[in-house]
Amino acid sequence: MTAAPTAVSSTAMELEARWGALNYHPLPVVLSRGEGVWLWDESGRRYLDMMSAYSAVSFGHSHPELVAALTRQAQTLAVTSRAYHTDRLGPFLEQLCRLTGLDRALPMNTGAEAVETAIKAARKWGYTVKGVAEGRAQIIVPAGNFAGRTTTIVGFSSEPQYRHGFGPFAPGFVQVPYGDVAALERAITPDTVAFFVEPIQGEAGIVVPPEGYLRAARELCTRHRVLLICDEVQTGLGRTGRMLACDHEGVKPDGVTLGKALGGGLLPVSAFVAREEVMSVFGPGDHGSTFGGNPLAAAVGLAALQLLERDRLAEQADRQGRYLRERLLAVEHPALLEVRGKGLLVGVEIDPRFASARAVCEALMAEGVLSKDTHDTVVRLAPPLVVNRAEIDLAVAALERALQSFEPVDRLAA
Ligand code: IF1
Repeated sequence: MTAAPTAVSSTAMELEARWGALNYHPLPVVLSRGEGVWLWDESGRRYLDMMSAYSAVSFGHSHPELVAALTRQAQTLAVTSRAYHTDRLGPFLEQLCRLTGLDRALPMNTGAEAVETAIKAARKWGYTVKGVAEGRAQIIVPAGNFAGRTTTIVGFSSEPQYRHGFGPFAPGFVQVPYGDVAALERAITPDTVAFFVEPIQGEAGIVVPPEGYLRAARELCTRHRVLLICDEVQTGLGRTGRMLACDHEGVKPDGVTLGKALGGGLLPVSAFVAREEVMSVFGPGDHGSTFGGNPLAAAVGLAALQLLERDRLAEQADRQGRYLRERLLAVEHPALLEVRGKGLLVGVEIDPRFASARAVCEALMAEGVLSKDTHDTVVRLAPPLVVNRAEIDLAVAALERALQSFEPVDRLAA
């Protein structure tokens, strides 16, 4: 392979800018190849991927065994719809239930669809099992949540930009501060059917709630007969150093949403997995998806789950995550205010007097490391779970060099 001239890059960016909806503001790099923790742009320049497509690429880019599973299945049987059984779906669902300790799984495609499935299940459970009057079900969500982009989901977001211009929104959601057990208890009413929560808030800036929060939420939910549903689309499948982030507190939810890494970094594959009592609200025709659980997705999803277990990637994330945070904490630069997270889901808080998180990500890119800012001040570091220590050292050294280029700006004096 010879490197393409850089002019090609600008053409690719111009085409996106000319023909695409402008709902993203990507870093100015045109990627054309990936392998493991590495990405290459069109000119052949190599970057360390410290973002993993928002945790979707936990196994690294184009993992050979996952690509083999994908290729084999694509050549055999790819899409059938759920109008028929297939030989691939059952084994995938079994493995999903075994790894989460739950009873039944409902496969969808994107994270947002898994979340919509959880909302439907919780409401119907409320009406048919708990006895809530029709149309009155309430779901409690924390402020700062992020669960996708559908109209129902952005309707319960606390982020003005995600909502503005997209209403009217579905009623039936009640917001409480994240990490506040007393506020959760006050918000529960006889019409409350579920508390829907991320064990660590990703988009909000890798926000880790106080120790014991989920355990307390579990107790409250059990006492008031409210479902605890955890959104593990981002935190699940080893990302935080445990199979589920709930496992850090020994909490068993009534349902979980999974996505991102479930597709092995190759396909959109998601699922809602729940206890029998919850999932049994669905009968034939109540819910579905043309592509959900298709043989291709099921084969790749099963291979991804098997790989996760066989290669002990949750333990790997735990170990390498500790090392990453330790190394970040050793960085002596006044712009680095805080290092948060668990496992390989890490947020670095940047002092805005030095630089925006976006500017730091651009400087990191110049140093050959790809990351992504969130909320102006947080640089997200979430490499593939297969990252090694030398690669972590490289990322931290790049961050140190990137920070050197920023001088403090005293906004009051300016
Ligand atoms: C975008 C952030 C990550 C999620 C949780 C459900 C979904 C997501 C906890 C929906 C999706 C994404 C989508 C992506 C940006 C992104 C994100 F920057 F917003 F914060 F991952 F950290 N639950 N998260 O984080 O899954 O429907 O997208 O498959 O650009 O919207 P989806």
